[in-house]
Amino acid sequence: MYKAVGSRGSRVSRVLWMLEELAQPYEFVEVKLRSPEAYALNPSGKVPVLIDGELTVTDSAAICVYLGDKHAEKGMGANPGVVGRAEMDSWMHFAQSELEAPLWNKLRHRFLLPKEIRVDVGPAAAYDFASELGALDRRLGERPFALGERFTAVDVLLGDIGSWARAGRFPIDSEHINAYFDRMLARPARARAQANGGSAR
Ligand SMILES: N[C@@H](CCC(=O)N[C@@H](CS)C(=O)NCC(=O)O)C(=O)O
Repeated sequence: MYKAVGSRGSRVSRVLWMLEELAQPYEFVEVKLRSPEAYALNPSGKVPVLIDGELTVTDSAAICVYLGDKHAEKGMGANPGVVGRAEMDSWMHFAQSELEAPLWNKLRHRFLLPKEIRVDVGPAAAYDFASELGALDRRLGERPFALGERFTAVDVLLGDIGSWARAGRFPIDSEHINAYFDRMLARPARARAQANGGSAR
């Protein structure tokens, strides 16, 4: 059985969501950020971490891709071949390095960094997020899901980021993006994941 390690309100939400979409049995193991238990599994002391038998995978995007590819028969992984891999990687890196980065930066300055080095990054974060939302809008175009006609690990990551943005009151002005987030966040597997520990931030 998979072990999904994380803390409530953390990025473990997307790992639990993936596991629910894939209908895989798992145990949610709660650990605190940067606790000895977290450092024992991840040199950075961060969560989430996925334990699959002897294998330990850190970093939420990598975990989602791993799960999607491992259970390819469920249709949530990359398209075949090196081109499919590039397409998946491009989306996942865009999602985390561009779209999620301003959300994370603001959260760190609000709650995580030592108090003496916190600054108000709110306006800059809102500016960057709005700009990346525009990029998301153009990238998605008219397709229902990031990779086209099927729901994949990319949509889990984007949906989870959308939920984080809404909880953090980042304005989302695009009707198109709001409709996309609404559709992703309404998936029953997400509700099950939330009930099992992946509750919203
Ligand atoms: N790239 C990592 C980031 C992991 C991460 O920063 N996790 C947060 C919780 S969501 C954490 O453990 N933060 C502790 C800290 O930054 O001190 C991922 O996507 O999993």
